[in-house]
Amino acid sequence: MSTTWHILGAGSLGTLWATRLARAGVPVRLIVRNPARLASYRAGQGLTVVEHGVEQTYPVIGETPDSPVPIRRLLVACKAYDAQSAIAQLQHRLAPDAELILLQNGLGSQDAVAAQWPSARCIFASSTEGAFRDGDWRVVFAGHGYTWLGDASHPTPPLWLDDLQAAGIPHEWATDILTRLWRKLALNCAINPLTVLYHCRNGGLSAHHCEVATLCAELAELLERCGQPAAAQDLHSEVERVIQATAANYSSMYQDVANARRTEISYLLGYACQAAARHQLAVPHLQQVHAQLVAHLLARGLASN
Ligand code: NAD
Ligand code: KPL
Repeated sequence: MSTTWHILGAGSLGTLWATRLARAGVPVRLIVRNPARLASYRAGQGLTVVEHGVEQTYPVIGETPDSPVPIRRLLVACKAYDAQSAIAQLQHRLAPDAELILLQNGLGSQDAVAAQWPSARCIFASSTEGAFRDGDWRVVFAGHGYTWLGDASHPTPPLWLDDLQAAGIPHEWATDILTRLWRKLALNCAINPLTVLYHCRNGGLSAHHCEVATLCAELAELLERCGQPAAAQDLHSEVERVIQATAANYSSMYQDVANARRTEISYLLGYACQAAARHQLAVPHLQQVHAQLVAHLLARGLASN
């Protein structure tokens, strides 16, 4: 019997992973916030995934954080700002050698989790899959993509990658996972804040070519300074390529702001500005965009961290 996957967070990615693992017959348990959410979950049939307009529902077992069931493998599918506190609620259940698979975007939350649970094996993930919720306990699989997984302190891939294979979750073991996370962070820093400030789709940034180029130059220098030269390579041309390829899309940060949801700013632009300060690197344009974004969020009553 393979190890149970505990999924922490019944949001978009958590539901997408839980349904695919359950479909493959892999043991899965879903951890929801509290007894009220568990009652709501149990009143339905399970978790539903909608793919190409076709709905499928899986009766994944639900539980609250204070269930007595021990946890050996935990997929952390919360937002970056919730990850540490959500895992802390499970402290009494985590096996000493538990594996934590961290799906959070940006940087900062993964190191905070790893520092708090030094005996756990922390696997970092970077995903280009796209999903959104269209109701409670439902997810729409909107964008097929790939998930890179890696362990910055241990290059050996875990055996459970077979579970992902069986579940049809496209993935690759990446020994350079930090490079991938830094590269994604840089892409997100060059694109997402400007789409919020200019209130435009990604393609709208073609009209702000110079500003994008200036941000990319600062980001590339920052990546070099942070010991990530591979992540800095041809950054500007890739940012331009992504802007063209996703021209019709709204960035994830734009969507968060449009839906009055908290953004992950502290783990993206905030993290980049702090890293620059640590390295005493001047990044005036990144700082200016960060300040403008903070003001924009506060003016809308949204958290600025
Ligand atoms: P989401 O907001 O849809 O889901 C997060 C879930 O975690 C919510 O249901 C929330 O209630 C739950 N949660 C928070 N604290 C909890 C706690 N203490 N106990 C139990 N549940 C708790 O978020 P998402 O879109 O799935 O994103 C998760 C992470 O994945 C983010 O860092 C995001 O940037 C990243 N990501 C998302 C996508 C996507 O398409 N949605 C793609 C790539 C990366
Ligand atoms: O990842 C993205 C996002 O919207 O968060 C892209 C499409 C790369 C834009 O930064």
